[in-house]
Amino acid sequence: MAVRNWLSIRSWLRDSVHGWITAAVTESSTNGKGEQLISVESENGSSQIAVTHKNTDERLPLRSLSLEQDMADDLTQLHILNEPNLLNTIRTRFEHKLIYTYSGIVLVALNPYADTAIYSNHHIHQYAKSTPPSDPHIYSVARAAHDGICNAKRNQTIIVSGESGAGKTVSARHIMRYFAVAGKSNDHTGITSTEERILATNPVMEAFGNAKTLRNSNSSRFGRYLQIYFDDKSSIVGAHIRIFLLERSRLVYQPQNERNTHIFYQLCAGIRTDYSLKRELKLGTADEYNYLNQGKCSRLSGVDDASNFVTTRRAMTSLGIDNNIQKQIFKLLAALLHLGNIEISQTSSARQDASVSTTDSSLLRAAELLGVSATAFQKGLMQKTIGVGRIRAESEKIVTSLNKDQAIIARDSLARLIYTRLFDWLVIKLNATLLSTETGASDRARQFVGVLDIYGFEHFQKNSFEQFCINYANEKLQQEFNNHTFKLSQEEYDREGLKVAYINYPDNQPCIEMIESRVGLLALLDEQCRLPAGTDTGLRSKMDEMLRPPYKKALFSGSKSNSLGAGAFTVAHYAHDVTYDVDGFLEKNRDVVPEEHKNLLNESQNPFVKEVCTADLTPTSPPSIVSTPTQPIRTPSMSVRSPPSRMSLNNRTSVDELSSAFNKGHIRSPSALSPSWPPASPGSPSSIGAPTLRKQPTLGGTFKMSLNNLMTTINDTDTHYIRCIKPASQENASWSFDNQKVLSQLRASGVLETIRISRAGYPSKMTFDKFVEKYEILISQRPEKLNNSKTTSQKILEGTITNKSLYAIGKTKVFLRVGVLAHLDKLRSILSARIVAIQASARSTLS
Ligand code: AD9
Ligand code: MG
Repeated sequence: MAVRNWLSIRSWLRDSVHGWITAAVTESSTNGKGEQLISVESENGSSQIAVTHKNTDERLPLRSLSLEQDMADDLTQLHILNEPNLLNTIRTRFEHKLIYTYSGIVLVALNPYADTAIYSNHHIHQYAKSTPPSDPHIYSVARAAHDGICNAKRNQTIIVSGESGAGKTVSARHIMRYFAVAGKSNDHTGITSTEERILATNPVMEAFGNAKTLRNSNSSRFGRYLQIYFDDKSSIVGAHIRIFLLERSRLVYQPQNERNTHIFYQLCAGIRTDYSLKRELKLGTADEYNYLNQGKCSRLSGVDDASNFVTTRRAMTSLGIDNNIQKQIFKLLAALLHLGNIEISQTSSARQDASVSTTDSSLLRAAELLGVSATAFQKGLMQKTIGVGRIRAESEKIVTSLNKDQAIIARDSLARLIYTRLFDWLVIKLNATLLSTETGASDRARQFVGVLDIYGFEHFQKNSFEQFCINYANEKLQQEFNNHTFKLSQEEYDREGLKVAYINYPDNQPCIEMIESRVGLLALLDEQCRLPAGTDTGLRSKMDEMLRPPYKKALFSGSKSNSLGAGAFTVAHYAHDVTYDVDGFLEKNRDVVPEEHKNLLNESQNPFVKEVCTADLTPTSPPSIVSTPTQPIRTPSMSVRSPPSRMSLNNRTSVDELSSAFNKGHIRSPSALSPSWPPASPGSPSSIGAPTLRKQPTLGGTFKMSLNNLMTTINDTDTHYIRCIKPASQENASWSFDNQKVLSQLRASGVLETIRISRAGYPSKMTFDKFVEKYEILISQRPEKLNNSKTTSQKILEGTITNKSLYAIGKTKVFLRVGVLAHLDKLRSILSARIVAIQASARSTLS
């Protein structure tokens, strides 16, 4: 173990409250065992640190401090590249109201929770002109993507990630505005209707898909990949939206201080003065509805639901959803609210069957708005059909009554089904307007910029199937990020003719395999779902049995839950270990639509309800546009990965189809809701919520396919990354910065990991000219006497660094290992100080 001289170094000391605090090293000595003992003074008093073989480098709670570059706009350019220096730089910039910082190819974006005057049309035009500002900005990322379209003629993806409330959706909106405004004249009228339509998707999608949660008053409850299409003159011709994993449970249940999606509150508030619509929908105020009042915050201060309703309607109109269709949509939404208010009680009979009065006003209203008879509706909610043994004929089905709890579950599942189908239907409608085949816009599309606004890594006290899917998606994106980052470095090394041993970085492929391989977690889950007697507990045992080394211990561990539930298991994700509660995994993954509900919707006399609820909602695929191929560079560690299966976007099983199937309650075949739907398959008993022997795709299976297809699309594009960070310790506090919160998000977003890994290669590089300009002071020979800047650079390095493995000379740049730049700077400042001293003494001698 090399003993390091910490004395005289002002340092960062790890601190449990602030992450890192500054400290001074007052003493450094070695004990009899050869261990180094470092005494440190900090605001917390003095402490002593023993540097043992276990306590070196990453684990050492001490780091070198560098304050010279605390305003650097790119973290990878920091001379001393360590966690506290990165944090200090981000914080100092934030204190100067600079919310954006680069970290190599990543833009780190801090949410100020305050207005900043940096998003005007003027700013957009500044970043769009031929010599844009070099300061980090979301517009510089959009500009880079646009350049990729114009120059390289390659498709681009901007991946925006971060935790809830970090600013993903706002960032995505700024990117969309950039494209809508850039390239147009300087005035405000420059936006053409295509661009306006694309921007109008935001209020519509957010009204139907966003909700107030504890973390964000406008939280997106779905993932979105928006593709903006350009023609061969790089002008926008249209767009296409793909959606992922809409949260379904919120429609019927909201925790304290949370709300349902905005549209319901907008509707209730917005029709207050529209008496005829109000009468037709028979709607009261939001507080009156079970589906809207559970969180006890149906009205929010600072939010004007009625005026937002006007905005939503206006945006719908500009997207081709006219007043008449809007009315139909609102009827469907009103039907859901009445549905949630149906009073389900219990008969006093011994069997305690569920009971609903045929005169229940909510039942009557819901039935009327859905276009079904009240009796059929009542029956559909309170009965279930079960098959006996291996069903061969209708006559072998038995219809039984549900009890009160089962009937409530059935009612809620019907509401969820209708809403998710409405959401899918809406996306199809928007897509038809955004990239019309009739106007030839889709034929003119040449390249696209995709903007992915997707939920970040989630790690709560209680984590369920939803968190599992979200974190799995983040594992996939992290892998894409790793591949991309290291591919870029490797490409530069190759271009510069460096023979660099390939960097072996921690690969999250084993974790992904543990989730999605043929014997992985998702497969085990599907297998349990197909077993008639499958249970969450069964899944938990199967995991213990099947997830053997290398997964077990390293990536997977089982833990018994304290509750009476089915237990828990822990996955070591790239960002964090997360413990998932296995309760409910099977039911959520199965996501069965009861036969009674399908029949009920089939019988609707309302054409709109029929269209939304029973038609084939397979979305139109976006145009199949493949980027100009670039030569793939394979690193050894990359080559062991199994590449995602390549599928054409035109393939019928596109992401949209799959994600739509995912969202629409697994009504999959185009003939799905025909009167005979679903076709009775021999040997398939069916009943509400009970296990079936179907081979129907499960939620997890469908999500896996839609993710892999998204990755295929993204892999074929050039990628740009925006990592949004929520720095405030308290919700919505303006310009507030909490070190620990920021550190944990930098860790979860992979920013810290990438910087750590880049230390393994040559994190610092500089062109020969720049290097000579800065460090020529370190050699006695005048640079002009040497051949050129390359030879001069070589001389400087040979004269100052004895270990040749610490640097490399490329064709245009010098490449330096971690710490070398800091060493050179130190030499430079010592030398400069000496020169100044000599000059001073010479001056005093002369005088
Ligand atoms: V969620 O995962 O959908 O719950 P997001 O999308 O990451 O979340 P969102 O973009 O909705 O968060 O931002 C939350 C709030 O932060 C916004 O409503 C704004 O009030 C605030 N915000 C976000 N970005 C900025 C910004 N660049 N400038 C000022 C911002 N405020
Ligand atoms: Mg969002």
